[in-house]
Amino acid sequence: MPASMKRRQFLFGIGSLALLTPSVAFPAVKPSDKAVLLVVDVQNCFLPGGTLAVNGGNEIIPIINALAQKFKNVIFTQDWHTPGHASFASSHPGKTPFETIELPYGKQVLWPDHCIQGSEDAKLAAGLDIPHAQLIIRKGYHNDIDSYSTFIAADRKTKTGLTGYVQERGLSEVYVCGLATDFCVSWSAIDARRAGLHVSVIEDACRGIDLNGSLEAAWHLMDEAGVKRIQSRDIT
Ligand code: VGL
Ligand code: ZN
Repeated sequence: MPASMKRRQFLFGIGSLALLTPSVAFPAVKPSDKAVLLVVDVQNCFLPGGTLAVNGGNEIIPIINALAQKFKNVIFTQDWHTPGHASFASSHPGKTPFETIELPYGKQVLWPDHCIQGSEDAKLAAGLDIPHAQLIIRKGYHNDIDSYSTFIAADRKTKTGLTGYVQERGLSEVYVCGLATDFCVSWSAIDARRAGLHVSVIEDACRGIDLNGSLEAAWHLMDEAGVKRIQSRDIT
């Protein structure tokens, strides 16, 4: 065989490998009727210009709108704090945002005042276009207890009711997207696993805060909990 032909065969081999690789690395998933897209805290406060803006938070809105078309079931969550909430640095004299303090239930990161009930800042992002969404679940409305998780508050006792809702509706697979990857998204995803659900986090449909390595730590904990890390292109 002439050398040029060998080379062509070799290149053909590489070409078909390259074609095969993506489908092996990212098996496409089709959400079933028992699947729900959980859209976490896509609220003005976490978008550029908001009180606790997450870098690139606005970039995920078109991604989430497109994703939602592929789901029969969609739930929004909404961070919904009282004025003077225990998670606000302003509620603790001498403290500044992003410091950590000890509250009766354990460590609490202190945040700027954000997502106050009824404010413009707390509204869901105007760019969300998901009219078939079925539930908005609010959390963080107990003055003395924060709740990153959409299932159970930070005292690990106070529940939001979401476990009962998904059980009664027979939903068994949760796909999580939204803000912020390393706080409300990851805590919700891990608690969804604890509730016995199959859970995937759609990485490119989330953005993180990344406070002292919190983003990498969150991915590690999610991995340990059996949360799958996928991309929006993996969903058909
Ligand atoms: C969140 C910090 C404080 C979040 C909410 O939605 O990830 N983060 N409150
Ligand atoms: Zn909050």
